[in-house]
Amino acid sequence: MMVFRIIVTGSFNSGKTEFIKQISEIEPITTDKPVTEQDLKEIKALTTVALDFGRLTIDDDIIIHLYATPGQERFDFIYPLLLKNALAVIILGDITDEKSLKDITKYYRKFYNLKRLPTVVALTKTDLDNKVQQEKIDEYLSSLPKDVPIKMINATDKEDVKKTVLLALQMLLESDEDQEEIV
Ligand SMILES: Nc1nc2c(ncn2[C@@H]2O[C@H](COP(=O)(O)OP(=O)(O)O)[C@@H](O)[C@H]2O)c(=O)[nH]1
Ligand SMILES: [Mg+2]
Repeated sequence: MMVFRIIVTGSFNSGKTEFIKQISEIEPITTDKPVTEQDLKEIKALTTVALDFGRLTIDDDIIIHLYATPGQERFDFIYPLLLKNALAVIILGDITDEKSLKDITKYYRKFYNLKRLPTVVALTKTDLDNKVQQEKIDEYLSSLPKDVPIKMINATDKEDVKKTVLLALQMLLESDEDQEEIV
């Protein structure tokens, strides 16, 4: 059995907690909940810095652990720690919030500079009416590499969230194959 760790990041209010809540088969650990479950020992230390954690069983062989990054910059020290065990990154951006969309590139660079991992961008709240103009969205996302997929999702919708996680899983499995070919 393998555990794949995926990081969920993005600005405050972009839907990280909601994303993990939708997909986790355990009661997700969030900022306001203490650790209770036995199998969550490994992140016990991390929860003190306001980290969301969820778990998803794909099949007998694959389990996914999802970690949402804390919002406050004073917790930035946790990024390298999280990345040490992570295999993919999902960056969320709120499609109704310009700042959140601008932040996507910031988060992409932040993680890319620490470790190069398969990355998926998901624009959340696409079910809402007050979306940012398409030209602006295009502008804010224009500097992302073309191989970074951009999905439109509703983070309160379980299926949307699941598809996003499965895309990240697929990308990391493919990147694994690439590495084996090089070797
Ligand atoms: N309608 C709608 N609401 C969303 C969506 N994503 C997040 N929300 C709501 O937006 C608010 C902020 O989301 P949250 O997950 O707490 O953001 P976080 O700060 O990134 O953890 C919550 O009330 C969510 O339920 C979405 O895709 N659609
Ligand atoms: Mg949150």
